[in-house]
Amino acid sequence: MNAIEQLKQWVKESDNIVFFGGAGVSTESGIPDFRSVDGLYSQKYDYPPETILSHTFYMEHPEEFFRFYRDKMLALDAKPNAAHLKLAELEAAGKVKAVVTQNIDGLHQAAGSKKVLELHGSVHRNYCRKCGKLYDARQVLEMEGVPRCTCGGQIKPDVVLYEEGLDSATIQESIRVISEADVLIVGGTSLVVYPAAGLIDYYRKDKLVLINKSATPVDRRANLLIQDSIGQVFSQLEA
Ligand code: CNA
Repeated sequence: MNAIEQLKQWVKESDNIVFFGGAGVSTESGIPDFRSVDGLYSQKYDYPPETILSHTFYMEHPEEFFRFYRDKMLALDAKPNAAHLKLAELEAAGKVKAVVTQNIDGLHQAAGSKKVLELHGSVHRNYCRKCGKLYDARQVLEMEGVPRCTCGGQIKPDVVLYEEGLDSATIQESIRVISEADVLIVGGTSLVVYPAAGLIDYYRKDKLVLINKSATPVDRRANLLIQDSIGQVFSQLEA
Protein backbone atom coordinates (compact mmCIF):
# COMPACT_ATOMS: atom_id res chain seq x y z
CA MET A 1 0.00 0.00 0.00
CA ASN A 2 1.43 3.41 -0.84
CA ALA A 3 1.76 6.14 1.77
CA ILE A 4 -1.31 8.12 0.71
CA GLU A 5 -3.48 4.99 0.69
CA GLN A 6 -2.20 4.11 4.18
CA LEU A 7 -2.97 7.61 5.43
CA LYS A 8 -6.45 7.46 3.88
CA GLN A 9 -7.11 4.21 5.69
CA TRP A 10 -5.95 5.52 9.08
CA VAL A 11 -8.12 8.61 8.62
CA LYS A 12 -11.09 6.45 7.66
CA GLU A 13 -10.68 4.21 10.71
CA SER A 14 -10.06 6.88 13.34
CA ASP A 15 -12.24 9.30 15.25
CA ASN A 16 -9.38 10.70 17.29
CA ILE A 17 -6.95 12.44 14.95
CA VAL A 18 -4.87 15.40 16.05
CA PHE A 19 -3.03 17.68 13.64
CA PHE A 20 0.12 19.53 14.64
CA GLY A 21 1.34 22.08 12.10
CA GLY A 22 3.53 25.03 11.30
CA ALA A 23 4.22 27.72 8.75
CA GLY A 24 4.37 25.21 5.85
CA VAL A 25 0.60 24.72 6.20
CA SER A 26 0.07 28.30 5.04
CA THR A 27 2.65 28.62 2.24
CA GLU A 28 0.04 27.42 -0.27
CA SER A 29 -2.10 30.36 0.90
CA GLY A 30 0.72 32.68 -0.13
CA ILE A 31 2.21 33.31 3.33
CA PRO A 32 5.97 32.67 3.32
CA ASP A 33 7.41 30.39 6.02
CA PHE A 34 10.80 30.93 7.65
CA ARG A 35 12.95 28.05 6.41
CA SER A 36 11.89 27.14 2.84
CA VAL A 37 14.15 28.32 0.02
CA ASP A 38 11.76 31.20 -0.64
CA GLY A 39 11.05 31.64 3.08
CA LEU A 40 11.78 34.74 5.11
CA TYR A 41 15.30 33.59 6.02
CA SER A 42 16.30 33.81 2.38
CA GLN A 43 14.97 37.33 1.95
CA LYS A 44 17.21 40.26 2.64
CA TYR A 45 16.63 42.14 5.87
CA ASP A 46 19.08 43.86 8.16
CA TYR A 47 18.37 41.17 10.77
CA PRO A 48 17.08 37.56 10.61
CA PRO A 49 13.32 37.22 11.28
CA GLU A 50 13.87 35.54 14.64
CA THR A 51 15.86 38.56 15.81
CA ILE A 52 13.22 41.04 14.65
CA LEU A 53 10.45 38.91 16.18
CA SER A 54 12.12 38.80 19.59
CA HIS A 55 10.96 40.52 22.74
CA THR A 56 14.23 42.47 23.05
CA PHE A 57 14.01 43.78 19.48
CA TYR A 58 10.33 44.69 19.94
CA MET A 59 11.18 46.69 23.07
CA GLU A 60 14.27 48.37 21.63
CA HIS A 61 13.26 49.01 18.01
CA PRO A 62 9.44 49.08 17.92
CA GLU A 63 9.33 51.12 14.67
CA GLU A 64 11.38 48.54 12.82
CA PHE A 65 9.54 45.66 14.45
CA PHE A 66 6.19 46.97 13.19
CA ARG A 67 7.55 47.70 9.71
CA PHE A 68 8.54 44.02 9.36
CA TYR A 69 5.44 42.78 11.15
CA ARG A 70 3.02 44.68 8.88
CA ASP A 71 4.95 43.79 5.78
CA LYS A 72 5.53 40.08 6.42
CA MET A 73 3.31 38.76 9.19
CA LEU A 74 0.00 40.50 8.47
CA ALA A 75 -1.25 38.65 5.40
CA LEU A 76 -4.86 39.63 5.93
CA ASP A 77 -6.04 38.81 2.42
CA ALA A 78 -4.72 35.23 2.52
CA LYS A 79 -7.37 32.51 2.17
CA PRO A 80 -7.40 29.01 3.67
CA ASN A 81 -6.00 26.34 1.34
CA ALA A 82 -6.92 22.68 0.81
CA ALA A 83 -5.14 21.58 4.01
CA HIS A 84 -6.98 24.06 6.26
CA LEU A 85 -10.31 23.27 4.60
CA LYS A 86 -9.96 19.48 4.82
CA LEU A 87 -8.97 19.66 8.49
CA ALA A 88 -12.14 21.66 9.22
CA GLU A 89 -14.21 19.10 7.28
CA LEU A 90 -12.58 16.22 9.16
CA GLU A 91 -13.36 17.93 12.46
CA ALA A 92 -17.00 18.46 11.47
CA ALA A 93 -17.14 14.76 10.54
CA GLY A 94 -15.99 13.89 14.09
CA LYS A 95 -12.56 12.65 13.04
CA VAL A 96 -10.17 15.45 13.92
CA LYS A 97 -10.26 16.32 17.62
CA ALA A 98 -7.95 19.34 17.53
CA VAL A 99 -5.52 21.37 15.49
CA VAL A 100 -2.41 22.41 17.39
CA THR A 101 -0.64 25.13 15.43
CA GLN A 102 2.49 27.24 15.61
CA ASN A 103 0.89 29.60 13.08
CA ILE A 104 -0.42 33.00 13.99
CA ASP A 105 -2.42 33.68 10.84
CA GLY A 106 -5.90 32.49 11.91
CA LEU A 107 -6.42 30.49 8.70
CA HIS A 108 -7.60 27.33 10.48
CA GLN A 109 -10.45 29.28 12.06
CA ALA A 110 -11.16 30.99 8.74
CA ALA A 111 -11.55 27.51 7.23
CA GLY A 112 -14.06 26.57 9.94
CA SER A 113 -11.96 24.62 12.45
CA LYS A 114 -13.37 25.04 15.96
CA LYS A 115 -10.77 23.50 18.25
CA VAL A 116 -7.58 25.32 17.36
CA LEU A 117 -4.78 25.55 19.92
CA GLU A 118 -2.61 28.49 18.93
CA LEU A 119 0.75 27.93 20.61
CA HIS A 120 2.19 31.22 19.38
CA GLY A 121 -0.90 33.41 19.58
CA SER A 122 -2.66 35.22 16.75
CA VAL A 123 -2.21 38.38 14.71
CA HIS A 124 -5.98 38.83 15.00
CA ARG A 125 -5.82 39.77 18.68
CA ASN A 126 -4.01 42.93 19.72
CA TYR A 127 -4.22 44.72 23.02
CA CYS A 128 -3.18 48.02 24.58
CA ARG A 129 -0.37 47.41 27.06
CA LYS A 130 -1.69 50.24 29.24
CA CYS A 131 -5.50 49.86 29.37
CA GLY A 132 -6.04 46.44 27.76
CA LYS A 133 -8.37 47.70 25.00
CA LEU A 134 -8.58 45.22 22.10
CA TYR A 135 -7.87 45.92 18.43
CA ASP A 136 -8.18 43.73 15.36
CA ALA A 137 -5.44 43.08 12.83
CA ARG A 138 -6.92 45.42 10.22
CA GLN A 139 -6.76 48.33 12.68
CA VAL A 140 -3.12 47.59 13.45
CA LEU A 141 -2.35 47.31 9.73
CA GLU A 142 -3.92 50.69 9.01
CA MET A 143 -2.16 52.59 11.80
CA GLU A 144 1.19 54.13 11.02
CA GLY A 145 4.44 53.47 12.88
CA VAL A 146 4.07 52.02 16.36
CA PRO A 147 0.32 51.41 16.85
CA ARG A 148 -1.17 53.45 19.68
CA CYS A 149 -4.38 53.09 21.66
CA THR A 150 -6.85 55.95 22.14
CA CYS A 151 -5.42 56.15 25.70
CA GLY A 152 -1.91 56.68 24.32
CA GLY A 153 -0.63 53.22 25.32
CA GLN A 154 1.27 51.01 22.91
CA ILE A 155 -0.66 48.23 21.17
CA LYS A 156 1.00 44.81 21.18
CA PRO A 157 -0.01 41.85 19.02
CA ASP A 158 -1.04 38.80 21.07
CA VAL A 159 1.77 36.85 19.45
CA VAL A 160 4.45 34.94 21.35
CA LEU A 161 7.75 36.58 20.44
CA TYR A 162 11.07 34.80 20.77
CA GLU A 163 12.22 34.98 24.43
CA GLU A 164 8.58 35.07 25.59
CA GLY A 165 6.84 32.15 27.29
CA LEU A 166 3.97 30.18 25.81
CA ASP A 167 0.54 30.25 27.43
CA SER A 168 0.51 27.39 29.93
CA ALA A 169 -3.19 26.49 29.50
CA THR A 170 -2.66 26.16 25.73
CA ILE A 171 0.37 23.94 26.28
CA GLN A 172 -1.45 21.76 28.82
CA GLU A 173 -4.40 21.27 26.49
CA SER A 174 -2.08 20.53 23.55
CA ILE A 175 -0.28 17.89 25.63
CA ARG A 176 -3.62 16.38 26.59
CA VAL A 177 -5.00 16.09 23.05
CA ILE A 178 -1.70 14.80 21.64
CA SER A 179 -1.19 12.23 24.40
CA GLU A 180 -4.75 10.93 23.89
CA ALA A 181 -4.60 10.91 20.08
CA ASP A 182 -4.96 7.80 18.04
CA VAL A 183 -3.40 9.29 14.86
CA LEU A 184 -1.06 12.29 15.02
CA ILE A 185 -0.51 14.10 11.72
CA VAL A 186 2.40 16.53 11.79
CA GLY A 187 2.81 18.79 8.80
CA GLY A 188 4.46 21.90 7.39
CA THR A 189 6.91 22.36 10.22
CA SER A 190 10.68 22.13 10.38
CA LEU A 191 10.35 20.91 14.00
CA VAL A 192 13.26 22.98 15.21
CA VAL A 193 11.44 25.65 17.23
CA TYR A 194 11.09 24.71 20.89
CA PRO A 195 9.20 24.17 23.10
CA ALA A 196 6.49 23.68 20.41
CA ALA A 197 8.40 20.96 18.53
CA GLY A 198 8.79 18.94 21.73
CA LEU A 199 5.03 18.47 22.04
CA ILE A 200 5.02 15.58 19.61
CA ASP A 201 7.02 13.58 22.20
CA TYR A 202 3.73 13.23 24.10
CA TYR A 203 2.21 11.10 21.35
CA ARG A 204 1.99 7.47 22.52
CA LYS A 205 0.61 5.39 19.65
CA ASP A 206 2.10 4.11 16.41
CA LYS A 207 0.40 6.21 13.75
CA LEU A 208 2.67 9.23 13.58
CA VAL A 209 2.30 10.76 10.12
CA LEU A 210 4.79 13.38 8.98
CA ILE A 211 3.98 15.44 5.88
CA ASN A 212 6.71 17.93 5.05
CA LYS A 213 8.47 19.06 1.91
CA SER A 214 11.93 18.96 3.45
CA ALA A 215 13.62 16.65 5.96
CA THR A 216 13.06 17.16 9.71
CA PRO A 217 14.89 15.85 12.79
CA VAL A 218 11.91 13.55 13.47
CA ASP A 219 11.69 11.81 10.07
CA ARG A 220 13.06 8.51 11.39
CA ARG A 221 10.42 8.38 14.11
CA ALA A 222 7.51 8.74 11.72
CA ASN A 223 5.41 5.66 11.02
CA LEU A 224 4.44 7.28 7.73
CA LEU A 225 6.63 9.87 6.03
CA ILE A 226 5.27 11.85 3.09
CA GLN A 227 7.65 14.38 1.54
CA ASP A 228 5.12 16.32 -0.46
CA SER A 229 2.99 19.46 -0.45
CA ILE A 230 0.51 19.37 2.40
CA GLY A 231 -2.36 20.85 0.38
CA GLN A 232 -1.81 18.22 -2.28
CA VAL A 233 -1.91 15.42 0.31
CA PHE A 234 -4.94 16.70 2.23
CA SER A 235 -6.97 17.28 -0.91
CA GLN A 236 -6.87 13.51 -1.44
CA LEU A 237 -8.30 12.64 1.99
CA GLU A 238 -11.98 11.86 2.54
CA ALA A 239 -13.95 13.26 5.44
P1 CNA B 1 9.52 26.82 9.35
O1 CNA B 1 10.67 26.62 10.25
O2 CNA B 1 9.56 27.93 8.38
O3 CNA B 1 9.32 25.44 8.57
C1 CNA B 1 8.32 25.26 7.60
C2 CNA B 1 8.46 23.85 7.05
O4 CNA B 1 7.35 23.60 6.20
C3 CNA B 1 9.72 23.61 6.24
O5 CNA B 1 10.34 22.43 6.69
C4 CNA B 1 9.23 23.45 4.79
O6 CNA B 1 9.94 22.48 4.07
C5 CNA B 1 7.82 22.98 5.01
N1 CNA B 1 6.86 23.39 3.98
C6 CNA B 1 6.72 24.61 3.42
N2 CNA B 1 5.68 24.63 2.58
C7 CNA B 1 5.17 23.38 2.60
C8 CNA B 1 4.06 22.76 1.94
N3 CNA B 1 3.28 23.44 1.10
N4 CNA B 1 3.81 21.45 2.18
C9 CNA B 1 4.59 20.74 3.04
N5 CNA B 1 5.64 21.27 3.69
C10 CNA B 1 5.90 22.57 3.48
O7 CNA B 1 8.14 26.95 10.17
P2 CNA B 1 7.74 26.35 11.58
O8 CNA B 1 6.30 26.62 11.76
O9 CNA B 1 8.27 25.00 11.80
O10 CNA B 1 8.61 27.33 12.50
C11 CNA B 1 8.12 27.86 13.54
C12 CNA B 1 7.79 29.37 13.48
C13 CNA B 1 7.48 30.00 12.16
C14 CNA B 1 6.50 29.44 14.23
O11 CNA B 1 6.76 30.11 15.41
C15 CNA B 1 5.52 30.25 13.39
O12 CNA B 1 4.81 31.12 14.21
C16 CNA B 1 6.39 31.03 12.45
N6 CNA B 1 5.71 31.49 11.22
C17 CNA B 1 4.34 31.46 11.10
C18 CNA B 1 3.74 31.88 9.93
C19 CNA B 1 2.23 31.82 9.84
O13 CNA B 1 1.54 32.02 10.82
N7 CNA B 1 1.70 31.51 8.64
C20 CNA B 1 4.52 32.35 8.87
C21 CNA B 1 5.92 32.39 9.03
C22 CNA B 1 6.50 31.96 10.20
